[in-house]
Amino acid sequence: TATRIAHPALAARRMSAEEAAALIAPGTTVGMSGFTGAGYPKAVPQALARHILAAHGRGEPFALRILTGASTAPELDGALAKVGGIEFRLPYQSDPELRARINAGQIEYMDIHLGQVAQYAWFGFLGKIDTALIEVAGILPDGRLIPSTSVGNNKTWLDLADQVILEVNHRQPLGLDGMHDIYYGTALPPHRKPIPLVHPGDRIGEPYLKVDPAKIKAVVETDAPDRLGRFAPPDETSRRIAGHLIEFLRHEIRMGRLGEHLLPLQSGVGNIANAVLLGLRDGGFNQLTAFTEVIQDGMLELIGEGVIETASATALSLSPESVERFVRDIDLYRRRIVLRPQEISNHAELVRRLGCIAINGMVEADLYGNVNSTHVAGTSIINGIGGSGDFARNGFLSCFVTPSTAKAGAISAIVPMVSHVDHTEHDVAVIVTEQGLADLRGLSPKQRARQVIAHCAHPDYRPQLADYFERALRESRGKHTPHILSEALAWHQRYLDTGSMRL
Ligand code: 0RQ
Repeated sequence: TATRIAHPALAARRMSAEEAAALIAPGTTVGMSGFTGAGYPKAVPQALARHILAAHGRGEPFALRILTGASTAPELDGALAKVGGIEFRLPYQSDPELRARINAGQIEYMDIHLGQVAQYAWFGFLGKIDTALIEVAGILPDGRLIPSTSVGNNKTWLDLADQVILEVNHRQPLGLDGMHDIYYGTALPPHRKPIPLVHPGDRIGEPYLKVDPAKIKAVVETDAPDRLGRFAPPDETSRRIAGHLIEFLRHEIRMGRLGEHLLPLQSGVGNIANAVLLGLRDGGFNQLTAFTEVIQDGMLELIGEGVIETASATALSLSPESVERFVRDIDLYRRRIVLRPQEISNHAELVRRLGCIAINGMVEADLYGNVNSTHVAGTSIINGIGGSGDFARNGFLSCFVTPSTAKAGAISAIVPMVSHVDHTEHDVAVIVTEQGLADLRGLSPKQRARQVIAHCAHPDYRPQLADYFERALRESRGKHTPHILSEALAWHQRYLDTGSMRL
């Protein structure tokens, strides 16, 4: 215990989660740690939920504005959402309880590019940050903080908040010490300077988070693992998606547009992105690098085997099995992984300079290459845009992957018009399904539509799409991006009415 909290004055501020939660007042804004289920506070949010429930029992309103790095876990988003304790939430989330309440219209949710959250806070666009509630792995004698399994927006919350509550989690391995790189060189316009990072592995900051010890009002000790699910093992569909993408990358190498070690990879969240990475290993690639936001199981395996030599991210998002592997070989991983604030891991300037190959999952794409990453049938959010936009717009290559159908074939992932747009046709280079790959680079909208129908659509839906496109070519008033507006979203309406997009 003593060694994790080596600053005497802060050791004296140890208290229970209940006592710490009492420092958070109704109606205030709390910036919390946590990114894709890693490094979130484990105890205080649950204590806070109990306080909120008690207040509601007394007939007193109690809800908070909750800002995080990205998704957290049932102990944070779930616990607070369940008791009606969240009035506003940003950015990315993935908790079922929270999602249900957002979609029921009970919680205001702002979905914002993960790379832009910190600067929005610094610009003053998010209002005052009252409390920072941050999990750390330890506190050094001089009060600097050893970050946990995610960095997220912690630097920004610690800098901007009036008061700070720390959770020191004894379960997080001390071998994390030295894996992080916290860049303190960001400034506000017009005083910004170039960020001096030219290789994914560059260290441009320092390993520790800094905070004025006088602001730290409570230190709560915990001993609990990051609660993470498991990834679906790669199935035939995801293997075929990976296969098409790898064939494409080989083609690009043959054409001289990519070197044999590719360019820094960014890989999104979800099962498909995870499977694609495993496919890269099986495809015989080596000496790869990654400049990404989250390291999932698939990437950890590649890093462990040396297929990926250096990886930059802001968080780990690992299954329990991979956590074991990570802890066992942490000295190796510390040499190969750099964890950074998400404003750096997802920075437009860096993604563009490094030339990332962005590979992200999606919900649906339309004939013209617009991509929906977030909404079912236009109105219900799944998770959020996350960092996919940071990478898709600025990367060297922007690829989106999905099975060609969802819900046992009742939904086509290729539709006439997307029901929600996250990535516009101008930001999308490549669309891949298990059916094939559409290379949209350098094509006009009508040329893109022919590629998407021929290569990505499921055979069950291909004739229906081709029919829509041919009729649109004839009937559309404008022939640049042909549409039959009264029909463009009919597929989604049919799904809502009948449970299937099929005619
Ligand atoms: O739901 O499990 O209830 O059936 O969406 O779908 O096929 O398992 O795919 O796990 O790769 O997730 C876009 C959600 C894909 C993810 C999304 C339903 C489907 C299933 C999951 P069920 P799969 P994945 C950087 C990058 C945005 C953030 C991002 C995501 C569930 O990739 O959140 O890219 N991306 N961040 O049934 C209705 C469709 C559907 C559909 C799939 N067309 N209609 N439902 N589903 N397609 C990392 C971060 O930002 C942190």
